[in-house]
Amino acid sequence: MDTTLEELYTQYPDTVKKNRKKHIVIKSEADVACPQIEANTRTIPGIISQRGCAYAGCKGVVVAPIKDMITITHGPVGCGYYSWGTRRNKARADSTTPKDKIYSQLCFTTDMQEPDIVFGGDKKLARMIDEIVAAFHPRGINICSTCPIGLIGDDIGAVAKAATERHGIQVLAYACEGYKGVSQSAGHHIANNTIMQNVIGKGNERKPGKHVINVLGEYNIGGDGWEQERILKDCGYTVNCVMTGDASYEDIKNLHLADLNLVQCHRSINYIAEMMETKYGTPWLKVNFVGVEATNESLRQMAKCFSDPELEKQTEEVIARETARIEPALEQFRKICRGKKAFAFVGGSRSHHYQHLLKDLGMEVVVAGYEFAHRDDYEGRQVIPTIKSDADSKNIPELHLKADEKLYREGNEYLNLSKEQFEALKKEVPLNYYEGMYPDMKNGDIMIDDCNHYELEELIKKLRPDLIFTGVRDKYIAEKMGIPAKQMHSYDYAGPYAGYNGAINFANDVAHTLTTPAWKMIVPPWERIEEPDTGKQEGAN
Ligand code: CFM
Repeated sequence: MDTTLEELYTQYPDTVKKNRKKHIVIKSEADVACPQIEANTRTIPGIISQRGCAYAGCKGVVVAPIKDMITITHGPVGCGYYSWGTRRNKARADSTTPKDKIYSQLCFTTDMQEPDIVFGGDKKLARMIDEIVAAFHPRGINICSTCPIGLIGDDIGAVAKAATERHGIQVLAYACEGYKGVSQSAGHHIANNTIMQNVIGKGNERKPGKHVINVLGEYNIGGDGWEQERILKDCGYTVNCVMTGDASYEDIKNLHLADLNLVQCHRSINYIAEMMETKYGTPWLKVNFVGVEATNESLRQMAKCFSDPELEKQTEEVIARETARIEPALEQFRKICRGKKAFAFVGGSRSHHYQHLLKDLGMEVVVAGYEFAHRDDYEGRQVIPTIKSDADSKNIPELHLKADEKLYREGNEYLNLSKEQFEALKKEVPLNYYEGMYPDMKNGDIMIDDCNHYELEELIKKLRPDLIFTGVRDKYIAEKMGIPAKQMHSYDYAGPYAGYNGAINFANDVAHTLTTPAWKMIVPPWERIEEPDTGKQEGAN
């Protein structure tokens, strides 16, 4: 493996080599802890990265799925149009949100034109808000800025404040111009800060029922959140809010009234989990509902938190029933999948989560990486105090919150435990912690941050995986090389892939991808016989 990487580096100029080496780690038994990996730093200009922008992270990922708020893309039409519905975060009417209050499937944009760029877009934005209120009467409005807005200096905060006063509903401003960070990760942070400061804590209606929980960092792509809710309700939990997949503004206001925060995607939502711990004392638990064993493990850890024998019994019943139900089907797919090698390059948490589901199918991930994760997502949260901030990370303000005088309670009180019981629980269950991807990788496996087009091609040539889990842009690199690829962001029209039903869907899709005859009909470029260059251009006339 070492030689594979050395050969890969030799193609680079010295400065690039020096930079990229820091973003790649090979797991070695000799290392007690994860070696430091460089992450969340700028992509080298000219290199083809798969990252997105801060607007994508704020609007596309965190904010837009809130179903009963209208989200305005303040910017030229392309930003709104190309981020419209592509993430497949589903929503449906429920007891708090009737059908006519769901707007997340629509696209709203100020469609900034040249005169607006020259003379300012704030008046147009204010007019648009008035029109939206008159036509839709939404419960709240989000304004998300794109790059040109920051450049011309529209004061969206002032527009939002005036509109809030004018209409009596919350209008929130997110200064998430695309260039605000090195990737979409900056946008997650901006969205987390704004929602924490302005929405969470505004409600006072706790959902009736026992063991009230929030699922943070679950965006209901392809219905993943619904499958998790089904399982959690079966176990005996009261799900307050899945945030922000199929979430309502009303439920987010009540977020602080839950007993426990579950964190599914650590990268995008760890800020809110941490800030709620500081402000309200709410404990949080990192879970993973992708993979059968991982789901079982998460459910067992959750049950321990509440120390309720009835809950533990019901959890074991659900695990036994669901596992027995899906096992025969999984075993059929395992016959096809077993022993296959995969690469996984997804945004900031799926490259870790899906390793568990692949293990259930007898597959192994030999190279894994994130587009935009931070060091803690690779190495574990214990490294956070050692992460150096740079000019880019300082761009996003850290909110220094204090314990809320009225609402703060100690963690043990949330879970109805004595202080001693809570201390004992923390030894058994990793509350308020995430260990990152590294512990789940095997000796010799490669972790790679912000993998670029060239590196992906070279790694495919050298290691010849059977399957690649990746994004909408880089999947074609793999497919053109004759390697099947599965798009792991929006799942290409498929899903859900989380929970028990998701495991079956995923196994089915992966088995079909692996066995489709199309891949045998493609000759990869390195096996093609070189045609002599005749100097004539094909297709030219
Ligand atoms: Fe979290 Fe996500 Fe992801 Fe993400 Fe994303 Fe996504 Fe992703 Mo695409 S919030 S970090 S910014 S799990 S949109 S639902 S699939 S890159 S790995």
